[in-house]
Amino acid sequence: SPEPALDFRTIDLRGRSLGLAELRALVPRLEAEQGAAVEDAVRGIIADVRSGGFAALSMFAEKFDGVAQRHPRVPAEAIDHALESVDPSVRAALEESIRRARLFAEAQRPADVTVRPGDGATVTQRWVPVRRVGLYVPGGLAVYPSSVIMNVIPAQAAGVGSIALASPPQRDNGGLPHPTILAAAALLGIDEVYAIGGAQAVVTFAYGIPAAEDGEGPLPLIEPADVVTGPGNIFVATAKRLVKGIVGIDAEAGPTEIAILADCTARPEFVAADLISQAEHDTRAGSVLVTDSPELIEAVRAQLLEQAEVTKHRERVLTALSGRQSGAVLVDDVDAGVAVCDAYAAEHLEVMTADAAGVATRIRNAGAIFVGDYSPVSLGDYTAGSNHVLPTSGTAAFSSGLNVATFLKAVQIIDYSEAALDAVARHIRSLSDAEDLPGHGDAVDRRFEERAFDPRP
Ligand code: HSO
Ligand code: ZN
Repeated sequence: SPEPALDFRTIDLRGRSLGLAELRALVPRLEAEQGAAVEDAVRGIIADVRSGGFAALSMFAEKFDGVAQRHPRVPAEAIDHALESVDPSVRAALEESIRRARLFAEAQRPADVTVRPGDGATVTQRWVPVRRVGLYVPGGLAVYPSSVIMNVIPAQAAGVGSIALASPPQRDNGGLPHPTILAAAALLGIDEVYAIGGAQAVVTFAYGIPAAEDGEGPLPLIEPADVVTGPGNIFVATAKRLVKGIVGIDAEAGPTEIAILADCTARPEFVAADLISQAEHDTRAGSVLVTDSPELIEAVRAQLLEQAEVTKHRERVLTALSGRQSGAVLVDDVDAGVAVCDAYAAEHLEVMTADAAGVATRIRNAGAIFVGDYSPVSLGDYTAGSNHVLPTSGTAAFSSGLNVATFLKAVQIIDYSEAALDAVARHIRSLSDAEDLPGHGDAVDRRFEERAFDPRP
C-alpha cells in the first residue's frame, strides 16, 4: 500500500447560514458501517449460542480466538496472579483512575423523590439498581484495561449486586483475557470474569447459558444479565442492537471521535496532539477542528504533519486524519462554531477558545466536554474521574455516556388513603367514561358504598 500522506481537508462554511439538517450533512462524518452480512453473521451467533450453550462458546473460541476452551470462567487464581504480576506503575495508575471515577460516580446517585399531590396522597419515585450487569471489554487490536474501570465503577456505584465481565481469550495468555484486564478486575473486586469474545459475550449475557455436563464433568451456568454494556467492534455493536429489548444496553459504540472548537487563542501544537490522540485508535476515528481562524487551521496542519511523522501509530493516524470523517470546519465566529458542534454532537468536544468555560456552557450536544488548554481527551480517557464510554456517531444528541443512571431504573410508588382517592374519584369517572373504559371508573366507585354503585350495562 502507498505511504499515507496527510490530507486534512477544510470545509469552508463562512458566509452561509445553514439549518440543522444542512449542517449535519456537511460535518465530516462517515456513514454508519452497514452490513447485512454482519447482521446475518451475528444472528447466526445468537442462534448458535442459544442452542449450543458452552459447546458453541468453545467452537467460537477455537474459530475466532484460536484457543481451546471447555468453560469460559476465569479461575480466581488467574485473577489474583494477574494482580500480583502487573507493573507497579500501571497498578498505581489504575488505582488513581478508580479513585477518581468512584468519587464522581458515587456523587451521581439520584435522590428518591416523594410528592403529596393531595391530603393523604403520596407518589414516590424510587431508584433501584438492576439485578445484574454484564460488561464486555474488547481485547483484539485494542486492549483497554481503562474500559474495565469505566464500565464497572458506575455499576458498583449504582449498587448493582452482581457484575460479570467478559473479554476475549488471548492465545498468548493461555486462553485467558489480557492480564492487565484481569488485574483491573481484581482491583475493582470483580471475581466473575469470562474469556468470551465479541458478539458471543453480548449474547451470553443477554440470554444466559444453562448448566450442562460434558464428558469431564459439570459446566456451571452463566446467569443472564439485565443490562449489557461495553464498547466493541461492529459485531459487538450489532449484537447489542439485536438483543436490545431482551436486555438494556448502553449506547452503541461507533469509531471514536474528537471535535475541537478553537479560536485564534488556541495552541496549534495542543490541538494537533489531541486530534492525533484519538486518530490513534482507529483508521475510522474522526478528528475534527471547528474554528473561525484560517491561520489556526494552517498552523494545526503544519503541526499534524510534524507530529504525525514521529507518532508510533503513524499510518493509522494519517489514514484517520485524511479520511472523510476528519478535517477542519471553518466558520464565521465562535457562535457559528457552537452550532456546528451541536449538529456534529461529538463523542468528545474540546473547547479551546477565549472564555472556554463560558463557551462550553452553550454546547448542548456532546458526550463529554473538555474545557481549556489543560483538559485533553486523554485525561478523560484515563484519569479525570469522568467516564470514557460515551455516545458516538451523533447519538450524543439524545444519549449519555455511562453513568450511575445507566444501571438504575425508577419505580413509581402510589399510596392514597380512602379520603385521598375519594377526592379524585369523579375525575377518574369522567376520564374513564371519556375513554370508553367505564370499568376503570367502576373500580374506584366500588370502594365507596355511600355512593350509589351503578355499573353500566
Ligand atoms: N478514547 C476512547 C477510550 C480510550 N482511550 C480507552 C484510551 N483507552 C473512547 O472514548
Ligand atoms: Zn482514547
